[in-house]
Amino acid sequence: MTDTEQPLDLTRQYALDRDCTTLSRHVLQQLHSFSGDAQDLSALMSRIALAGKFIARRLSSAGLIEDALGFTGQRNVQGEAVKKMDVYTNQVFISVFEQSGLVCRLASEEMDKPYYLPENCPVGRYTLLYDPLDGSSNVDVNLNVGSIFSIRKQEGEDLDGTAQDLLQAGRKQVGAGYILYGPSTILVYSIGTGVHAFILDPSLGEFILAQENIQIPDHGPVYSVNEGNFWQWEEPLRDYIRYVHRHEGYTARYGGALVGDFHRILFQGGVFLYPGTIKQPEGKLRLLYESAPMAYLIEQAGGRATTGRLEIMDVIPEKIHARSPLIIGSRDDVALVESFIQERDRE
Ligand code: P6P
Repeated sequence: MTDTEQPLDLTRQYALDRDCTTLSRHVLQQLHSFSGDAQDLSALMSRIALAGKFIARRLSSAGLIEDALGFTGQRNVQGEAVKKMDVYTNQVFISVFEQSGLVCRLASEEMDKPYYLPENCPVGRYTLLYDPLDGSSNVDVNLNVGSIFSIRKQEGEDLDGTAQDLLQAGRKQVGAGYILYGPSTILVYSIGTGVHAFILDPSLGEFILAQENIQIPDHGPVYSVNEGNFWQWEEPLRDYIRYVHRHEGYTARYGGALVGDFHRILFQGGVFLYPGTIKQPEGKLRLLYESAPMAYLIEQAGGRATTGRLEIMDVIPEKIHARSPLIIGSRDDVALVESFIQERDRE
């Protein structure tokens, strides 16, 4: 720079530097490395961000696109009615990883078996587990939805194509996160070095760093649960709800989409619960691509996630689409829920 050229003033320099802290750069910063592995993980996160951009764009105009909303008439492996947006978003995640050399397998809520990308498999040792459109029932009424993802390293050759190596505890995850499609599109992720949030700047077409090393408060006012299931729960969960009804300082918030409810609690503190019921003792949420990635994040943010009797990150699934009860959020609030379970277990 010559004498006559003046450096940008500090404010503008800071703003420029902040806007240049894209997701791919942030991953490399977190890993303190430019190695091949670091570049792969950085590229993988960029592909997830690309999927988020495609989905955000589709959601923002879905009401205007012929045939974008509504049901396909099919049912998925969960037995749930499939929405056209479920199919679209599931395919987006597959498409962004084709010809990438990064991800060999994708396991999705929307697919009975893992989907293989053979062109990637010899070199791509990552597996993406994802719920492409979490809370899709909110789509038709323009309420927030999300995508949840979990990243694992493939172990062994998976020669029989059954991906048995995925049936391991959540502590095997190498990264996890979600994309929240709300008033703004936010990507929250961790690769084991804290929880970080990025906001999509549509004018740049980039996710820009918004907050680093997010820590959940040890306690918060929010309890988030579908009280419509009250009489379906075990007695200790009913005891907990009776407690918060009778004590000051609690507020109920439930949006019907795990990603939005989780995001609120991550920032404000509190607890989200999806307990088992008499009909579904394992609860509704799927372990590998809903509960486990959220548990990975919450532990990185200083919170906890449990089934009520076992840390979510230690649960070993028997099948890809295994479900688990989920109690997740601030340490003190999760511990309070557990205290009611432990009290009943002692009886
Ligand atoms: P319910 C969405 O279908 C989902 O999987 C989660 O995102 C959400 O937390 C839960 O189910 C809502 O379930 O039974 O309260 O409608």
